[in-house]
Amino acid sequence: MTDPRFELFAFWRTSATYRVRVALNLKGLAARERLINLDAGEQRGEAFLRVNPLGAIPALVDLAEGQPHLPLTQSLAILEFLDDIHAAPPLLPADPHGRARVRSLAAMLAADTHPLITARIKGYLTTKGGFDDAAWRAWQSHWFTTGLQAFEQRLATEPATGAYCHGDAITTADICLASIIVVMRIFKIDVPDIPTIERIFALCETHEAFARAEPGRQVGAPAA
Ligand SMILES: N[C@@H](CCC(=O)N[C@@H](CS)C(=O)NCC(=O)O)C(=O)O
Repeated sequence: MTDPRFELFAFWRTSATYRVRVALNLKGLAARERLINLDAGEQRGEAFLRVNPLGAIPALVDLAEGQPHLPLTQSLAILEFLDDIHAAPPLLPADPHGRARVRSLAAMLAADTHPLITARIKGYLTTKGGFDDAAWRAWQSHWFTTGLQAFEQRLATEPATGAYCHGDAITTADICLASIIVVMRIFKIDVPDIPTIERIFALCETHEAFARAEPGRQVGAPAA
């Protein structure tokens, strides 16, 4: 078997790494994973901070032609990079309005929802912000609910919604949506009144690219 072209700094349950795993799977690309154990704080270790000074995964290294490039960071940038180097299937629609809508939906979750529930925010609030476990859980639940209910409102009212978030093809918006739902499941958080999201996520789950990226199936995941 030939070596994969990419190296992915990853951890089993992370939302942002899941997005990259789904995109790689959709495009039939393979990555060798390097485990960064978030529970052990490895993202803040000197070695990983040289890869990403923000101390966050994923980071993707392109090993093409034996010439390692700088690691790519930020899942949305990585998805667009993968689209640029391997067009099929496209993760963004072809028309400018459609591309802007998909990027806007994706940013609602990847930029305005997910960062609020990351390990670094939890670490700060529980060590310096006076949060106990119950306060953290209420915080998580609040921001998942705020983000997903706003997302639901858009999906339910905007005519461009189809079988998926935008029309009848998988886009970055679906990948971001699924990336939030899979971690909500891990944290056992329910958000009410999101029927369109539930319908679209159920469809995504039937797709092998999403199924193979499921956190519970990754190396390091606890036994079910
Ligand atoms: N906006 C970044 C977010 C990256 C991020 O926050 N990743 C989380 C895992 S999902 C992380 O590494 N957290 C470690 C921490 O917060 O200490 C992206 O989309 O790649």
